[in-house]
Amino acid sequence: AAAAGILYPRPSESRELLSLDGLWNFALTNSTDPIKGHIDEWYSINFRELDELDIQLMPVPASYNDLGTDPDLRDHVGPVWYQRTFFVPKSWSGQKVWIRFSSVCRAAEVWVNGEWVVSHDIGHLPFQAEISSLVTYGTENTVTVAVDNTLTATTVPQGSISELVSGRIKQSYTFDFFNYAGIDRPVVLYTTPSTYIDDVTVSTDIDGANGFVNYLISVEGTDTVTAKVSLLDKAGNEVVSDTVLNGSLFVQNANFWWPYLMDPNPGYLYSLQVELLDASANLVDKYVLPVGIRTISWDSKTVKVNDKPIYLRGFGRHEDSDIRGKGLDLSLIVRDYNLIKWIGANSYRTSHYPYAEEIMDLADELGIMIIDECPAVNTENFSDELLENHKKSLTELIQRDKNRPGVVMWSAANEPRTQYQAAEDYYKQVVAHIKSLDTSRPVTVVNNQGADNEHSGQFIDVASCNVYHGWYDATGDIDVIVSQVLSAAKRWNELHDIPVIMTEYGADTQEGLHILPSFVWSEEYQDALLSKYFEAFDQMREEGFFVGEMIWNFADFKTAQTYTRVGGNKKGVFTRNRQPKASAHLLRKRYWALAQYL
Ligand code: GCB
Repeated sequence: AAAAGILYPRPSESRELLSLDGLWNFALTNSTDPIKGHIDEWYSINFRELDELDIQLMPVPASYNDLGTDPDLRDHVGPVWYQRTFFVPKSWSGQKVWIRFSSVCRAAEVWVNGEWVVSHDIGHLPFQAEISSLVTYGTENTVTVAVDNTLTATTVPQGSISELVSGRIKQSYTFDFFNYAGIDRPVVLYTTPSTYIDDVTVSTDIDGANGFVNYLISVEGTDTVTAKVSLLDKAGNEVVSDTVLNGSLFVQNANFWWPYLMDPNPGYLYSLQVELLDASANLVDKYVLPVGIRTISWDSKTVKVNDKPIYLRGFGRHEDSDIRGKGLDLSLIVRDYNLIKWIGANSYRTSHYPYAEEIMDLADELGIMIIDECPAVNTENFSDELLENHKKSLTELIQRDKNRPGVVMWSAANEPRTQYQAAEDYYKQVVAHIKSLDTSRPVTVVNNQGADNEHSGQFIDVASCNVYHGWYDATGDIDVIVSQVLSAAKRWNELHDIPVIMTEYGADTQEGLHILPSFVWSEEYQDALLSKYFEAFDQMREEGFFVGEMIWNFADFKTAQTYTRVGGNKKGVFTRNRQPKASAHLLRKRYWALAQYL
């Protein structure tokens, strides 16, 4: 059986939606006694009645770490508990009622009215459960969520726990972004009828000026229904329709989905309107999915959208900001979207985990091409259990994002330890798993190893490399950059006969630090270093196998505490509060100039 659908919840004539965002009650466990909440059955206790729980108010969506003043909250390891009450409208009785979490970081267990509902063991990806029989209608209900941020050798991503001499439990991890935790994205209740649209899968094709939207509707429930599937243009006019659940819509003179600046009207989205009807043609269920008509193809030297070679000019990014951590913030994502437009980028990688659906929506709509990365970062100590969890994260990622026109590539991992022989079979299986779920997009593994010193390159369609010449090696020696970048990137193409993207390069830069001649950490040094990389990229573009550059990073971001980081990673071309460094102006000149070649 196919995986259950996880459609983005949208209200319609047949579906209602209520947000559970807001201030929840929140309790910490003590890291040395992590199971106390479970033993004492906090899920069946009203938090407000218990002094010993030391209840705080906690916003949802938000990471909890940076909201307090005490390191016990920021550096907490193990379960924390969230609880709130909610009303289910009387009118919802007889409908299916669902609770959906867009992301809980990292492991979640959910109870409603004291009854266990669902658990989910990965961050950054949505999950849902039907709770129709657990809720009471027209009266108050309670939802309790235990959220555990613990990372181990078999979680995705991995980490390890130790006990310090002081007795404190400490979480360590090798990746370089703060391990934010909490209910990071919206929580909603929504309804469907008892027979409903569980999933919609689309793929698109083009033939000259015409397009095809191939679709598959999966219906759950026992009522006999027929379908009406219509494609609407941007203005809401019906273009074409059909009455089968598994069909193909022919779109004459289609508006294709084009990447930003490759067309005067990039990111064109149609709406696929799916309606289920009963025997008397009454509406049973309706769901509307945005659809972009485009193709992706690739060979040993190019990646193409709609048969035109693309050149990615973009970023590695993070979901990260002051106070809210990884919590979804619509103001922040619109600011980021406007900065991306301003700088003339056409792409980014969702380093190092799947981003919020609302962020992905903006990308689809603007024509931003996404390298969609699962939460596997710095994978090591390869084991069967890790492999299963890693595959599961990809299954859920592809289930969520399969219909998005903006997703042009899957990233199986960032900087896995592919220098070890054990990585060979592991990545063979990971890539085969992705291919078993989607063959319409190329697969990459983002590597920081040299092509000759690693074991995943033979399985992938596009090489992605992270290099830090002039920063982690040859610090201050920008004159060695061009030749080193050329030889590292070319080798990937020679050895595996695949296109190459530079997915990371950059320099930590303290905003406002000016030193001439350029010196590490100054704005002058970041500009000087980037300019050398640009020289190398331009040479490789001429040679024809080099298909993109993504600077590390869009904005400064928080990391764990270490002496190499001053308040976090400062490789952003924007500051953490989204103002430009000198490098943003330099990059803007370049990205707009590159856009002219299209
Ligand atoms: C990398 C990692 C990225 C780090 C970056 C750095 O290679 O992929 O997560 O933030 O280097 O700045 O060290």
